[in-house]
Amino acid sequence: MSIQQQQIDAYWRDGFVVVPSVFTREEIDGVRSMIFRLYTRFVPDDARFGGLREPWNDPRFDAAMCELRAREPKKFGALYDCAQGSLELLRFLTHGRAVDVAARVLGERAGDLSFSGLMLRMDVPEDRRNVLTWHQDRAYYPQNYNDGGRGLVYSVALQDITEEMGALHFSVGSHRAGLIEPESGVKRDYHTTEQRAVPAEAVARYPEARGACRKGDVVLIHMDVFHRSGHNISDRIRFSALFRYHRMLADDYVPFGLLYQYNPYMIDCAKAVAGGGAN
Ligand SMILES: O=C(O)CCC(=O)C(=O)O
Repeated sequence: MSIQQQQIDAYWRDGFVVVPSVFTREEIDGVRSMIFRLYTRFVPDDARFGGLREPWNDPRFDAAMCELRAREPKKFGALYDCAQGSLELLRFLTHGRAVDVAARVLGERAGDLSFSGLMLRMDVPEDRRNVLTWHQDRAYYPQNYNDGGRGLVYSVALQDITEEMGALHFSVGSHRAGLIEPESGVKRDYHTTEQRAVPAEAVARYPEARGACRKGDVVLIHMDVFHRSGHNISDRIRFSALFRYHRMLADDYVPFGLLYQYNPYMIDCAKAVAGGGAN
């Protein structure tokens, strides 16, 4: 399903909107099954999943991923990093219907958009390391340097996301404040998310809402709206696929390059197998 005019109006009024059923169950299964295949690359003989038709949708898969994270955090981190570079994920977020939703909201031709911030979040229960505090995305992604309305954040729910699972929080209407100087910009280590926080007194000026949504829904987020991760107090992982779209022909568009960071654990693993065979 594409986006309706009243949803576009709500987006510009509130700074965010949930657009229902943009992605089909089959499309989401494509991404979720890719995560499962990565799991089997790191945990090859987990007998729990032998007879299951869709192990990636089974609660035992969430439990197994949480166990891996607790037992072998480096492997979990490697799995996570592998997923970020997946072609399946890129295809999922760039097929025609997906892009059309962003293009319509931004009033731009799909072919004149650029993208950044491709990400597959895996928010495990009770995590504190990678939850984002109140922030604006333009503080991280200034591709449209002067106007947060020329880009947007696109977050796809890969299962239902309830408040208990950590649905996003929003300061309704806060995008009208423009970009606010963030409080800090520290990234403690390779696996910790950098925080560029909006000061609490700015957040306090706006009413708060939460973006609970269903599997396949998209949450569209204005680049300047204050928002934060919810706390996942459920026993499921909150999987979401994220992307940023930017208007590339706008006069404030700043092109960019990426500095690749390579997963240190996987470099060690690759060195250990070097010379071990032609494959
Ligand atoms: O999904 C989340 O928990 C936070 C995502 C977010 O706010 C962002 O990437 O800007």
